Amino acid sequence: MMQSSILQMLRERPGDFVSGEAMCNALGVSRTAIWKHIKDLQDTGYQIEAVRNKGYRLLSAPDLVTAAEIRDGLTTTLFGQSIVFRPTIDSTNNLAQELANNGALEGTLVIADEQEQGRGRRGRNWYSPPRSGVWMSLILRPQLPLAHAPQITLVTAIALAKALTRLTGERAGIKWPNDILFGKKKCCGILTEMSAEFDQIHHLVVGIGINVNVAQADFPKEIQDIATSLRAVKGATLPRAKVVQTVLEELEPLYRQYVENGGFGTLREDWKQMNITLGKEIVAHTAQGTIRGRALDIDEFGVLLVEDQSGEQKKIYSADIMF
Ligand code: BT5
Repeated sequence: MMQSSILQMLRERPGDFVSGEAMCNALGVSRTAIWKHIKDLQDTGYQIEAVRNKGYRLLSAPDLVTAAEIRDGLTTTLFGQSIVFRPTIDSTNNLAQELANNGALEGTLVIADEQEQGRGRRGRNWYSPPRSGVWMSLILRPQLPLAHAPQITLVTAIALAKALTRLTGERAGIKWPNDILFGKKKCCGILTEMSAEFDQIHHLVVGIGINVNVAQADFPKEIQDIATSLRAVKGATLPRAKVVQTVLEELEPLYRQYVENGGFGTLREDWKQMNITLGKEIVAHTAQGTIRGRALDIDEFGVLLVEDQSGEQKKIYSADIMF
């Protein structure tokens, strides 16, 4: 907390010195304490100039997703009030599950610079290279029946499509259920995992992976042609903390609306606006087999309605789809 307050003070005066005394007064701690925090910030890559009788000046900030960076300027009141950052981790979903099992509060965010075993759905891998993406998991505790759990992925997808559109100026679209694409290329995926008791959701972990500054040439061969990054779309790098803030700020009001209304129904129109699935000829691989046809609509539970080749309407609850 102290570090983010110091950063905030430095950033409020770009190019100028902030005196040690002003910091002491504003934060109610000693000069030595301020100095220690400045040292820590320097150790994590901030270039801060210290001049006797003048104070401290921020020269440059690295692209970090530490708690201090994410908190600086974050306007949410629930999401990200508690942030756990790791430089390297197996999967942020794993740590989030563990924290949730130990009582972590709703809105707790786990984020890492790099994942060594980033996961997709059904045991697939999620490529999560160091310092160039947002790999994060949010702990949620909605008081809703078990059957509603998959809808959280859809709610998250709306927020992500909005956030990524805002950040790049290009239209991001939702491919049902958990992909965000620019054109035909995937920039972001969602992995929702849950813990439930009887018919009640205990907690949900919503894992979000966003390729922010990944260079196109750095994607592994298998996904070169199907993956993209915000950087490629925008033609410029973006500060990752800003991406995190934008996503949390889009998601929090939608999540509140979702919980207050007890379901997906009122968000269905928002979803439709951001989707690029409906109207397309699709192939859906479900646990029960493959369905080919036209994606017609999504119902108030988030179920995809498809007209198959014989003209029959099918409900798809869970699948990998292609178009
Ligand atoms: C997903 O699965 O799209 C869910 C991705 C969730 C990742 C986040 S990161 C934070 C949290 N912690 C985790 O361990 N996971 C979550 P799925 O729909 O199954 O898509 C997986 C497929 O996407 C792979 O089989 C690849 O084809 C492709 N893929 C893998 N890495 C990618 C990347 N970085 N960008 C785009 N596509 C990728």
